[in-house]
Amino acid sequence: MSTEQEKQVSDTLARLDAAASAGDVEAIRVEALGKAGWISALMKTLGKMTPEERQSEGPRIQGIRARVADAIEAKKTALEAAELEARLATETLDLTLPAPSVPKGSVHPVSQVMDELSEIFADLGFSVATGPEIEDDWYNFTALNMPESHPARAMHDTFYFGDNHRAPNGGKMLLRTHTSPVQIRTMIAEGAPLRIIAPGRVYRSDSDATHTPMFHQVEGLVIDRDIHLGHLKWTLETFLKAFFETDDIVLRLRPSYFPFTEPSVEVDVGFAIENGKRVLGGSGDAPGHGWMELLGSGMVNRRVIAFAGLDPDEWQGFAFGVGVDRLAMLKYGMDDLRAFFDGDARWLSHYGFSGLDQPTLSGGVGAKA
Ligand code: 2U9
Repeated sequence: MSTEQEKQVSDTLARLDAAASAGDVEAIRVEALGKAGWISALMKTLGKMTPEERQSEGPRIQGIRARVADAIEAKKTALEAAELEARLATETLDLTLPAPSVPKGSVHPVSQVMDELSEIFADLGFSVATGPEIEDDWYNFTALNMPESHPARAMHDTFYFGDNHRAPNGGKMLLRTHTSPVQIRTMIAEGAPLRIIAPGRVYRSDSDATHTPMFHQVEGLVIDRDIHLGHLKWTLETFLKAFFETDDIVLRLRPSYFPFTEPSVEVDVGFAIENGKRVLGGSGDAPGHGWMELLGSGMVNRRVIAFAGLDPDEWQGFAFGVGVDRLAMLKYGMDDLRAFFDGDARWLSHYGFSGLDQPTLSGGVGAKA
């Protein structure tokens, strides 16, 4: 090998040795093995040689090329390994550090109360039924014994869809004004006997300090043979005792009127005043006590049972309805309904519940928050 070529090889190897980055290595590779590189130029000289010269020069030049190419590959591999080492060194985790703080969500009191209600009624053998919030007037009104001309329809302050949105049966579409259409749908789909609760959102065009256009209800329905008002009263008493976590619940049933129940009863609970606040318990007739209206209920109207495709001579039932927002306010002490729907994070952190605190009958349905 000419001393000049030898110097070029040792010079290239020394520079490779000193290269600190992949970029440096690439520059050296281009200088030596690139199209215009000095080794490529050496290779080209082979073409002009005699076959004899080529026989001795060929292997020699190939040897130079191989030495340099191998050194480049080796340096590349070494640099990549060093780079990986350095990255791993910076990516160590200190497992002794405290866990980072994460934004905390909370369970809305309405969701909490709905879970509590489901738990209590599941224990009494009820299942939870759901259905659409956009309904037609047959399921929301007609099947509940409220024909087109019925004054109760006007009383419901219904949100109707425009005439271009019609049900397949030609009926008007609306936002359900109560969860009762869920019970109609379930009776039609499943028949009797039946024990269900239907919790969910309902809508009425009404807005003031005690009414919001969307609110929450839970309704219950039992259909079986020989059902009477005694079953209704026991069920409501058992439910309210479990929900308010006290045996001191006194109910007063007052005659009332709903188109879907006959007879209909409004249910009041006795309360006392303590520190200016109403506390449930005792007879409302006792001195210093009063009655508070809490639920509506009654025996399911024969016409409603027939609308749902069952024979009212064979099947009877009772039903009830209660506002979930109202139940939450009574149990957890909020006094402004509108705050329920403001989405104020401070209100939620005060009145919300931990997602880890699931209500169970065995652990107590009341939340600990
Ligand atoms: C079917 C048959 C009967 C459900 C009932 C009430 C009485 C009632 C109100 C309570 C407060 C609505 O949220 S509220 O304003 N509800 O008074 N609801 S009986 O009766 C039914 C439901 C479905 C098939």
